[in-house]
Parts: sequence; C-alpha cells; structure tokens
Amino acid sequence: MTAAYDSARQVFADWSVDSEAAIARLAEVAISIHCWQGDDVAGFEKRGAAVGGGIQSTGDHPGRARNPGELRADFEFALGNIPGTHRMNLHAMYLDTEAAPDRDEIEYEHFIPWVDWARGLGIGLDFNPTFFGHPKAADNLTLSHPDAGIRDFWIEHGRRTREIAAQIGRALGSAAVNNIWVPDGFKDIPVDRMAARARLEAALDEMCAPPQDAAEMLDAVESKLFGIGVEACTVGSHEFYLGYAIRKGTLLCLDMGHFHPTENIADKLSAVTLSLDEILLHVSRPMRWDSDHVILLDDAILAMGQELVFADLLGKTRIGLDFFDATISRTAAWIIGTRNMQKALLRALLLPRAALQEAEARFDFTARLAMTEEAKDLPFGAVWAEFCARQDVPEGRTLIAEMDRYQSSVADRG
Ligand code: RNT
Ligand code: ZN
Repeated sequence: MTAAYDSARQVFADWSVDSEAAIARLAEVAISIHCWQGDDVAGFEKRGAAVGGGIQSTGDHPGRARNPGELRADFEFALGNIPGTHRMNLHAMYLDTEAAPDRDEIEYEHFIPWVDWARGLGIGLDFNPTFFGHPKAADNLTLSHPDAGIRDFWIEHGRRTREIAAQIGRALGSAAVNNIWVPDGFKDIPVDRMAARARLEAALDEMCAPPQDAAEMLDAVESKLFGIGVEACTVGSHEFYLGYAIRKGTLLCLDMGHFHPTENIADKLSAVTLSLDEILLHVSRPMRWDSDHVILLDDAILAMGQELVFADLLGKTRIGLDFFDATISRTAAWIIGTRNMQKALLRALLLPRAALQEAEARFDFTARLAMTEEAKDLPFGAVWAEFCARQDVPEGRTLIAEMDRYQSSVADRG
C-alpha cells in the first residue's frame, strides 16, 4: 500500500466512506468492450467491409486490425492495461472463417475461434446481429422493409444470431447478450409510420419466437433517435423499444448517443428499470450528434456512474461500450474509454452516498450541495492508482509509454 493510498483511505474514512469496499466492488464490474473499435466497424466478412446504416468511422490512423488474429492481439493488449476482468462484445460480421456465408447463412462454427480464445482468456462474450453494411440494407430498411422477402432474410439472420449467442453462452458458461439494433428509418417525413412500426414489431416477434435459455442468451433491443440518411424518422425509436422490452421481457439498450443532445441519459435509468428486470448500456460520447467519440471522464459519464451506484443498478445493468475513433490509436481508444467508465464508477463508489441521501431526505439542499462540491476535491486518483497496482496494470506515464510502444508495433500494418 502506498503512502498516498493510505492517506486517501483515511480521508475517505473521515467521510464515512470505505475505500476498500469501493475497490472490491469495482473489481466485480465486468464491462462489455465492443470489438468494433479495433477495426473501424469493418468486420471480417469475405464479402467486403460492412459500414453503413447511418454509422461511420472517420480517420485513417495506422494500425487498424485487418483480420481476427490482429483484432484478438490488439484486444489482449488492451485488456492487459484495463484493471479487472471484462467481456468482448462481438458483432456477427466478425466471423472467423474462410467460408463466405451470407448473413442468413452464418453458423456457430464460424465463431468457434472466438469462443476458444475467450475461454483461454477466461472472459465472456456478448453478441449482435449485423443489420447494416449489406446490399439488402441499402434502403435503410431491414426488419421493417415493405418487401417480405427482405424482411425474411433479416429475420433469418437475427434468428441465427440468437442461436449462435446461445451456443456461445453455453460454451462459456455465461449468458451472452444478443443486442438488436436495426438502422431502419426515413430520410424525409414518412406518411405511414404506423405501417413501418407494425412491420418491425411483427418481424421482431418472428425472429425472437424460438425460445432460448436465459442462462445462455438474453435479447436486448436498442433504440435510436436519428442517423445520417434517416433524419426524419427512426422506426425503432425509444418509445417503440421501451414498450417492446416491457411487454416482451427483453433487455432495453440505452445508447448515450441515441437521444437529443441535451438529454441526461443517467436520468432515464431509474425510470426504465422500474419496468424492466435488466438493461444494457452503450456508453458513448455523442458530440453534437451520434458521433461515437471515445468516452471521457466528463459530466455525462460521472452522472451515469453515480446513478448506477446510487440507485443500486449495477446488479441489473450490463455496461457495454459503443465508440469508434479511427484518428487515434485504436488500442489506446479502448483502454482510455474503458478506464474512464471504471473511473466514473469508482468515483461514485467513493462518494458519501448515505450522507447525501439523508440530506436530501430532510430537505437540506444546502448540505447536499456543500457535500457534492467539497467531495469533488477528494483524492480519487490515489484510490484509482491503488486499484491499478493491485490489478497489476500500469497508470499515468507508464501507461502512456506502454500504449505508445504497442501503437508503434502495429503502425506498419497496411
Ligand atoms: C448504431 C448503434 C449500434 C452500433 C453497433 C456497431 O447507432 O449504436 O449499437 O454502433 O451495433
Ligand atoms: Zn449503440
């Protein structure tokens, strides 16, 4: 134990906060780290790269992972610099096979190398159908397309991903969340929103009809406000999926970039979890739009961390990340973004929650304000450094040098 941590521990104890308990709780939080930061959301289909659907990665920093082997090596490097044990969130387009199945032909065997790798590392996997970057998604309509043939193609894709996710969960002994996001929407103002939403609902029902064991896989549905090319209307809006998740018992995925820019996503957690058993987060940083910047330790993330802790939601929330920046080292992006999520949780765990909630209960808003503001000067950094040391990962300048060294080693990838 360093002198800095010892002194910090006493400062927190004076506030009646147990820093050892905070460290222990943080170590239990597994974050689902998205694979797609490593290769700019391109995927490994032999049919070609898969961006589209209103999402895009910008930048051409050297070092993009070009194949599953490189992505795994990069991810392992990132994991080695993130304290704790985490998960990888895989998209269906990241299959690892010499075969070239179309989206409605994918099988579990195409993902076995990922499962073997995850088992070796002792990490869990999550999964996602890929409803974008494909000729049959060219109209920005998939499950809600008016053409039944196109809907059936995507229903089959989704069914297969649920089956694959269940097999992954079974193989690893840890339920895989299978998160459904479709890009469906309209560039200009539609006159029949109802028909599109009714088609989406029916297609989701058909796709999710085969029962799956909740110990192996869990369905999640992700809403969105708008995307490039679908500015006027998104079929799978927040209200659509909130209702759907409540009625069907799926997880609801809240992506922090999928709302109006001034909305406080943390505020939504207590509201939706009163009606849902579990939720999924896509922690992201929208900058004026759903830009998916690397998450900072900013007010939005701190608020999210605080809400998860203060509302006792860590047990019913799967924390997933969703950002992609190709203008910087992709491995550094993973490391910095994930650590910021953890730092936000740690800060929340180190706040004098009981005293704050008591002050609020007795309407003493002066005491509440005084505490939140004085608490901003508490020595969180010393506790974070201690956590990193105990988890055997670097921090500060050593971390920066490590990230630099790795980036140099991948910079000559073509
Ligand atoms: C798109 C959604 C979705 C994707 C991933 C790649 O706006 O946020 O989660 O980012 O499926
Ligand atoms: Zn998302």
